[in-house]
Amino acid sequence: MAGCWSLLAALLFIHSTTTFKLVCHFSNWSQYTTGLGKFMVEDIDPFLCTHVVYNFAVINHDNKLTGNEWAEKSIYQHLAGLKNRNSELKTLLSVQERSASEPRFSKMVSSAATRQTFIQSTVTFLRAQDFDGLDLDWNNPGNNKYKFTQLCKDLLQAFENESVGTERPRLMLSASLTPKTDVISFDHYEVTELAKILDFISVKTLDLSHGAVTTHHSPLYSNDNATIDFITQYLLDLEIPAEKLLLGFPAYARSYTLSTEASGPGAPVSGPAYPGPFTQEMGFWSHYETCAFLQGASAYWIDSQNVPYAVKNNQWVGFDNQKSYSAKVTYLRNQYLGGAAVWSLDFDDFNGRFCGQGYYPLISHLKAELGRESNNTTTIEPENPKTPKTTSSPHSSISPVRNSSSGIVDPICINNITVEHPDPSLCKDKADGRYQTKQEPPLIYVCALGKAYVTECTTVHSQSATATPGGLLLNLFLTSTWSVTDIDVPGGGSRMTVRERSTVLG
Ligand SMILES: *[C@@H]1O[C@H](CO)[C@@H](O)[C@H](O)[C@H]1NC(C)=O
Ligand SMILES: *[C@@H]1O[C@H](CO)[C@@H](O)[C@H](O)[C@H]1NC(C)=O
Ligand SMILES: *[C@@H]1O[C@H](CO)[C@@H](O)[C@H](O)[C@H]1NC(C)=O
Ligand SMILES: *[C@@H]1O[C@H](CO)[C@@H](O)[C@H](O)[C@H]1NC(C)=O
Ligand SMILES: *[C@@H]1O[C@H](CO)[C@@H](O)[C@H](O)[C@H]1NC(C)=O
Ligand SMILES: *[C@@H]1O[C@H](CO)[C@@H](O)[C@H](O)[C@H]1NC(C)=O
Ligand SMILES: CC(=O)N[C@H]1CO[C@H](CO)[C@@H](O)[C@@H]1O
Repeated sequence: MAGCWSLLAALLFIHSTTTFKLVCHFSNWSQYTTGLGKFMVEDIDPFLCTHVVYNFAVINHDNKLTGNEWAEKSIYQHLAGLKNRNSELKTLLSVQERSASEPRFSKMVSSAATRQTFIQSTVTFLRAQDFDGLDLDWNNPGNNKYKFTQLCKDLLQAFENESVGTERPRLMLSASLTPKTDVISFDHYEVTELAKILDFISVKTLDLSHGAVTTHHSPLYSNDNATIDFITQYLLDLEIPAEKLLLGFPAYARSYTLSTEASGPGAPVSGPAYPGPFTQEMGFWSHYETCAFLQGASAYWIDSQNVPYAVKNNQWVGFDNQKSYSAKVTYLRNQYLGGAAVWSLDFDDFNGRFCGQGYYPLISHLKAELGRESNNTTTIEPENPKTPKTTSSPHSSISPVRNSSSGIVDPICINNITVEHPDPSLCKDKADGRYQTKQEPPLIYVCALGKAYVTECTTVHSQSATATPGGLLLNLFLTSTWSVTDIDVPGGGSRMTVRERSTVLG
């Protein structure tokens, strides 16, 4: 009888270890976005992901883990509340290096004493706020890579000790690792050692290129090494257990301003694209902003890279869609990886207003693909007739354009891309951020890198304010979206830090 039970336990164990993780990051930025782009922790579906990771906590001057905002207490409470609705859900807190000029991680790992200060504060903080684990997101430990490994060892030991002492499940420990992209490598980590300690590793297979020419930032394959395939093989060649690795999925796109008539991959650019109307960062568009852009744009599939791009006027975007997500899931299945890590929840079309594909079109699709029985073939969801078909031409056109009479997407202002304002003096000597003039009606504009950008969002069809969770936000949007001035707008390239890691183990 005892034998039966242990056999059963063994089978259950095998089953649980073959279940994919879907680790979803979300960031503190978007609570400051307005209108339809405003994302709150209440927008998180507790059943969408297996793990939700909040970005970020920071390390303070005393080497302790700390939250950094007045609003965060309520975020923590809501996150803990999600677990009341789905008891399987795990939540982690991510900690990152604050900035290159204030290298808190480096300082903290420097001695056993400072590491212990951090570790003790971490255990206290995570338990007080009801988190299930910690995710370490240190982009580049460099010469401190050995101390980073030691930190992970110390953390694991403390988590195990605490678990025994309190008889609670051990806190999880994960890391999000960023490859070096000049020549792709992970030399700045002891990655093989880390894999022995961590419950899982989220690999940032995104932002792999910042081109002087149009380039997709997260292709499955391509001619150079900046690809998901190269990075995965690199890590597997180090004999890291595949199931510890999670493939990074971007829910945002990288976009460019074209400088010539050429508009394919590899075309010359004059710089990043205009900021998206909500995220307000040049060259970086959330998926919902990309969906807005796709209306009236020409979209193409790059067969050799398994990702799409789209062009409208002089704006070029390399993005992800359900088809590229499917291809990436097929890949991670065939490599027996542990699952997927997404950056981030707030960049997907979380209220379903922009893409015409329901809530969280990318992440819901990712969940469905991961949940499917093991299946080798690249299947493209047959139920969606608008899915692009691959033709013999290298770039087969896709145009999943929705219009308002189909009832899915409204014109709102989403047909407008943000444009540069002709008066350059508007942003003279102004920090990046959102401003308005005193005239009536006020001109609302955003300053980014010294240039002024405007988006006119006044023509909205109220029919889109349906009784969905987004409806309330839309009403807000109708009346006041662009009149908020006294908040910090995330911008100026710092959004780069938004995509982070995540962890946890099933
Ligand atoms: C969000 O987190 C970052 C990194 O910890 C921090 O610098 C920033 O002030 C926080 N708040 C906002 C609004 O971005
Ligand atoms: C282990 O936990 C106990 C309390 O549960 C604590 O007193 C002790 O210092 C811990 N040891 C280590 C190595 O963290
Ligand atoms: C790609 O990686 C291979 C193998 O590590 C290396 O020999 C080659 O130089 C790399 N190519 C580029 C363009 O970095
Ligand atoms: C499924 O994938 C595995 C690993 O890539 C491969 O060895 C096997 O041949 C595939 N099976 C089918 C039916 O394609
Ligand atoms: C592969 O996936 C398709 C679509 O979900 C499914 O219909 C089919 O049964 C699967 N095949 C196998 C062998 O699992
Ligand atoms: C919008 O969609 C409807 C129904 O799908 C279609 O009949 C109509 O021609 C479309 N209008 C435009 C402008 O594309
Ligand atoms: C500035 C701008 O392009 N405004 C346009 C935004 O979209 C609406 C409806 O699609 C147009 O009427 C505006 O001209």
